[in-house]
Amino acid sequence: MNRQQIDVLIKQMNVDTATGEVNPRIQQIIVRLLGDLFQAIEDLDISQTELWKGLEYLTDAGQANELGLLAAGLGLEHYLDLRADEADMKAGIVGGTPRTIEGPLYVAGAPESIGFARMDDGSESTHVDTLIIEGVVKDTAGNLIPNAKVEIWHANSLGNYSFFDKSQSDFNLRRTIITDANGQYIAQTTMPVGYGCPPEGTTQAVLNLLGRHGNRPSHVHYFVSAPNYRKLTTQFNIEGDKYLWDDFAFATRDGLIATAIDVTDPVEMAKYNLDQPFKKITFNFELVKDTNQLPSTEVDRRRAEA
Ligand code: MBD
Ligand code: FE
Repeated sequence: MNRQQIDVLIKQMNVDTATGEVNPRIQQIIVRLLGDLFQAIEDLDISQTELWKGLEYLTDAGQANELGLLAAGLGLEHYLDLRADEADMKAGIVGGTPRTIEGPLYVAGAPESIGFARMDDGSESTHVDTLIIEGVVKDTAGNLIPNAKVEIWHANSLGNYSFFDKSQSDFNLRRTIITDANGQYIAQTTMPVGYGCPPEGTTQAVLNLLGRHGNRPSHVHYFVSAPNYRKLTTQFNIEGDKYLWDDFAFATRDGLIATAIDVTDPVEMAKYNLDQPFKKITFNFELVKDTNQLPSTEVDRRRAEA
């Protein structure tokens, strides 16, 4: 069949058959996606077996709750960032910390504090470097923003995230810090290690067929928001990781690379109430003022809540 015949057929089956109320946006999207799928079946001569294997794959990936991971791994989530960047450029937005993907591992409801939070439960402190993360939230004119909400989440030394990894305590390595009067936040935590897809999982299975690995560099996630500013979804990725520019989820971007420096000066240690050398990352944020004309940066997606 050619595309015109395909489109006629799809309309006959899914549009002309409507007897109830139609959601026009959903109809438009389904008709288009079906048309593109039928066309791909034609062009690639996709067999019945291949089609069923594909549907079975989606069933398995959904049952394993890995569709969010798959979206990251196939670059769909990064592609949406690139589109959002394009829209921002067209809207004339200049400045602001670059966005990058949320990923599938955020959990709402983390403990909230002002200015400072200790994020780790101490269970790894005997064998993992302490990491101090500090920074300020500013607007694009350089004004500090007090009371900004800085939501932070990251992996432990095995690359695992609490909640999804039930061996960790509740909200381990997840905190919400409200910036202090100077627009500053400070987190005491442990050095994260890059995530790797579950080796026997559905996402890694498709990556294997593409000859790809499923690893991310060491990174820390953020949502940064404040009234009248656009919500920022971003991460920093840590310099020195072998996957820094080989991230299976394509989240590493210029402007989002952080360097962890070794701090051994006892005076600096005392400043953070630490009695051991530690690592320190300074990461500042720049938020863009919101106006009604700008595309929204709020993404409505199903998120875990604890
Ligand atoms: C992660 O930690 C992550 O950030 C993404 C994008 C995908 C899988 C695991
Ligand atoms: Fe992550």
